[in-house]
Amino acid sequence: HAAEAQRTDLMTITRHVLNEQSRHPESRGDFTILLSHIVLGCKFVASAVNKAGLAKLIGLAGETNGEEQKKLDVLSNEVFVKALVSSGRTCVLVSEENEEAIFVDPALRGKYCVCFDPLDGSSNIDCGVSIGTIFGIYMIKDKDNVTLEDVLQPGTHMLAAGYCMYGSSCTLVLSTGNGVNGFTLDPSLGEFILTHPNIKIPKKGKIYSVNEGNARNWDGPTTKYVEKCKFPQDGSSPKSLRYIGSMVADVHRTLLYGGIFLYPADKKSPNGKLRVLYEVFPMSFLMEQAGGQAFTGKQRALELAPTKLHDRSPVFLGSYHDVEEIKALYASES
Ligand code: AHM
Ligand code: MG
Repeated sequence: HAAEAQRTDLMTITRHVLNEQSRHPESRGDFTILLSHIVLGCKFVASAVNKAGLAKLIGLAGETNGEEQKKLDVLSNEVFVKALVSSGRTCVLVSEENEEAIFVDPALRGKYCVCFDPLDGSSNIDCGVSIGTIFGIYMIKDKDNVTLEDVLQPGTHMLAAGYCMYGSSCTLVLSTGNGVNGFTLDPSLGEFILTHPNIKIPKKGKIYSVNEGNARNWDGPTTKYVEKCKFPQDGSSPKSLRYIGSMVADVHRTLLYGGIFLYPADKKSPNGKLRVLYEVFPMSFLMEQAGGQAFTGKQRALELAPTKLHDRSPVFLGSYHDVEEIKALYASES
């Protein structure tokens, strides 16, 4: 009966968010409208990613009338910026692709700030491996007097966060601060349908995920932790290593299967690689909402206070118990 209901009573992402909002009688549907514009961006990128390989093969890419085909990441950024601005619900945008914050024209301003990476995992674009979009959403106090300070808020102030993974299927994972839900794009309907309700990350995992090519530059606790994953001293089995090099794909697997994802600091990159506002914060928010943890090596990741738009931070996120172990190693170091 449940399966039959699923086929005929479709829980689209819009219906889901409207349901969630009905618990807030004061809400006027602004968030639902904002989200539907984000969803439009995700559908566009999903379709562009799917065509990208083929476009190359049949000569659609490259020179056309002397004008070079836009790179997928640049194109995706334009689509998201335009979709967010035209929603009429945003006042400031931060994109990985734009050096400066984008302040929306006063006539089109709404109360939300969106920080996003339109197409993350650039090294995987040209070989057809999973890539994704990441976003975090804040509310701005006074949309008519918005400044850069309003954008540099700690992650604990985030209202909602999510990512969309362009993989073997297109999956959008979202939290509005009340758990985590996953939606899969049904290409025949053009709708995201709830397929992963109330995602909870396993308390303990069997997988670690890190770029081990950087190992010679790691600090003591990271080195010790990864050594423990491979040569556990407590009689447990070693963990498996999985590393795609697309944060969205590596975090998605971590969320569903459990385990830990690490992008630590190293001697060459003392703040790691990943960006606070649109990579570390949204993923940390989702992890906590799913019952996991996110740690920087010094503190709870969401409590970071960024000072610049494109600040970076080391991050260790995943299953509660696994992050507890790395926290203990950092604590014993200091
Ligand atoms: P990008 O913004 O250039 O795509 O870099 C971000 C990506 C993340 O998706 C991924 O977790 C990380 O870079 C992988 O980095 P590395 O290649 O150093 O392992
Ligand atoms: Mg990125």
